Amino acid sequence: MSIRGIDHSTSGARHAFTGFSSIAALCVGLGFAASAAANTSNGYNLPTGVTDLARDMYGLHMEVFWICVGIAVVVFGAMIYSLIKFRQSQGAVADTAMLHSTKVEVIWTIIPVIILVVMAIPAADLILKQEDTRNSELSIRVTGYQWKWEYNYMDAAEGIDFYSTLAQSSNFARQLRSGIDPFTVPNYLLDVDKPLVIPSGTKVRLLLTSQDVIHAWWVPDFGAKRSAIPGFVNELWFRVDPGKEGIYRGQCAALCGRDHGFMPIVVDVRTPDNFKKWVEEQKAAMKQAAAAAAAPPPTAQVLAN
Ligand SMILES: [Cu+2]
Repeated sequence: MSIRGIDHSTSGARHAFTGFSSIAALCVGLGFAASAAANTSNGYNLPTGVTDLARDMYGLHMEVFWICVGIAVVVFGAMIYSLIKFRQSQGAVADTAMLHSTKVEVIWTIIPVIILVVMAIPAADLILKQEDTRNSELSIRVTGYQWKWEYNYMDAAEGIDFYSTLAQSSNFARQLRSGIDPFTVPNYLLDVDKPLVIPSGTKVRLLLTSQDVIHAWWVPDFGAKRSAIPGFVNELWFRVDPGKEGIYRGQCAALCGRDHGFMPIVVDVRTPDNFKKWVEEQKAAMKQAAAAAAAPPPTAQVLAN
């Protein structure tokens, strides 16, 4: 709320206006924020996403939305019609005879129950689909820390393990009196040093846990969000559509302490072939690092000679 919103103006209308303008500014801001993200449907709605789960969620959300619109039209229509048609100036007299009607009560109980069941069936179906992590092709252990993520690959990429932290460019700019204008930093607070790399067209399963407090791994375009809780392992899956390779961004979605806003998520989706290449590169680099660590230091070699 702006300072104007809490001034001591005696005019109620002015209060209402400043309040409205703040809300309008907030809405515009949110609209811009949403349109800046990839794959949003129109900047004001949920992202349609790049996985079938995300699309199903979007479909369910729209289905429920239109049911709500229908209910609003019927209820407000009846109210407005009654207010206009039976107004006092037209000589309407209150009906005090109908104090109780079992028939009406039965009708207005059964209709909402039917509406709820109509909404619950596809919702339950989607929840079951979300929970079905069977036949995953790549599993990755994801551990939340204050304030970074660790990605530990399994299956074909077994052994690859790294931390993903806020990009240096954002980290420098966010410091108090850094002198850097955040607007000049690309993807400010949404970039990391090492993104999670995954293949497209592959059922990826994440095993989420935490080493300190509760975090939540959230990438809107994947329709993926789940808590990372110390001592628990939560599962999450998604399959990015082939042809939708690229960079996708998310954030920690559980208030996890001072730097909660500084542990973004970046996912680099590659074609299965490119992913295989990346795995080989990582494994080769790991082998090289292991060999360098095992080799005796140069001074030892000199002494041995
Ligand atoms: Cu967190």
